[in-house]
Amino acid sequence: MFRFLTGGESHGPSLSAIIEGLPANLKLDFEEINFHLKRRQGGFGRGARQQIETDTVEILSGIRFGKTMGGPVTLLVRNRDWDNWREKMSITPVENPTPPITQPRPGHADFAGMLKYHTDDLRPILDRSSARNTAALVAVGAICRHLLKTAGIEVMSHVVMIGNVWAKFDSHVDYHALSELAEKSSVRCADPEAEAKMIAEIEICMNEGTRDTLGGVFEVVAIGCPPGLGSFTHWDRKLDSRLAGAVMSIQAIKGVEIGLGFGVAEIPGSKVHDELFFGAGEGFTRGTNNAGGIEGGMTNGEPVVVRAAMKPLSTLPTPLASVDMKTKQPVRAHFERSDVCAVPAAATIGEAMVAITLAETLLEKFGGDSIEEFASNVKSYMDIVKERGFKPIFEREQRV
Ligand code: EPS
Repeated sequence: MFRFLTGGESHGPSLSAIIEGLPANLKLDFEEINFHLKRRQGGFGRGARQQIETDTVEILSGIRFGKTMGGPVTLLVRNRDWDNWREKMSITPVENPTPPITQPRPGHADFAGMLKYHTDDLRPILDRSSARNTAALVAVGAICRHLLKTAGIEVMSHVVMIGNVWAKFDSHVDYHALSELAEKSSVRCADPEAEAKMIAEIEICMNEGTRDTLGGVFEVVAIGCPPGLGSFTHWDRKLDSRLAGAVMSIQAIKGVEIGLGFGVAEIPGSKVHDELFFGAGEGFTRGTNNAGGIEGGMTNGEPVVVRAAMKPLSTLPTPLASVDMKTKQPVRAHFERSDVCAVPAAATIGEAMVAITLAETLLEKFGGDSIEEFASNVKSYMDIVKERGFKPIFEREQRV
């Protein structure tokens, strides 16, 4: 069984993760893991914290000579900022603890967390609920991508909206071209016109007089999935429900759609469902991909398309009304520092959560204690579905 846990606080010594259930002999590219950590740190609108950090992964167990051994993989991402927080986040008791922060930020975990964990100090709530933790998720996701690659699956993302500026692109998209453009954009947007307007919206929120935060929408796409990942047989085996849960778990995500998502409710069935065709060169193809690559809770071989809506960050530079949890007096919410917009970063975290969920379902379907056994199980299944007319997306003559 594939599973993992993360640990760590935003201003503690480090973030960590233990991954169990990776097959042995999976070769890891540490540069690639660090590359994904770097992508997560980027994007126009990020705050001062990212200038302090240079996230890199350290492996503490489970790897020998660059390959998994089959045991738990332990990884660590250090917080450089820890140097500035040794007193305030001291692991051992201190003589003069820093005064508690008592003004919960509307929209953050502070209020419910302070009641739940019985504290008048929001520091412990802030520090573990912080999106800093997503660095550990991205590292886990980067390792999962290695497994996905052996099964022919690629995961990419792009930003679709920031500050109500929507990117425009064709319904028959070339996701590789889209992803290349997004990779070069400071807001991960593949539409240059929209990109410029998104940047302008973020700049407004950076200005002294109009300081604010901005949310947006990003899209994650997984290409090359074999048909049949997930299952219709039980609620908790449905891939769409699992993907939605995984992406919704990212800090600040308030909505997840698969394919056309909420759009399916607005138009008749004849315009929603993706007609099926067959051609010798392509195998089975679809006229559209409104289902976002998932039918009946299973992949159907088309690109898996997941969209997520991110709310504006709740750490506001011009804080909203709040109540002091100790005195019950009206106050302004706590503010230390924050990002103006983290949607481009969230897109890369979305990729990680999709990669993790796909790795989980791949291992459930194909198993294997070694990568050799896993790959051979994938191949024998693919041979069967190919015999029945299915062509993997990268092998089709017409479409990618
Ligand atoms: C975050 C608050 C900010 C963000 C942080 C998430 O941290 P700080 O208070 O240290 O400036 O920068 O995100 C990261 C540190 C990161 O690496 O993504 C929050 O409250 O969620």
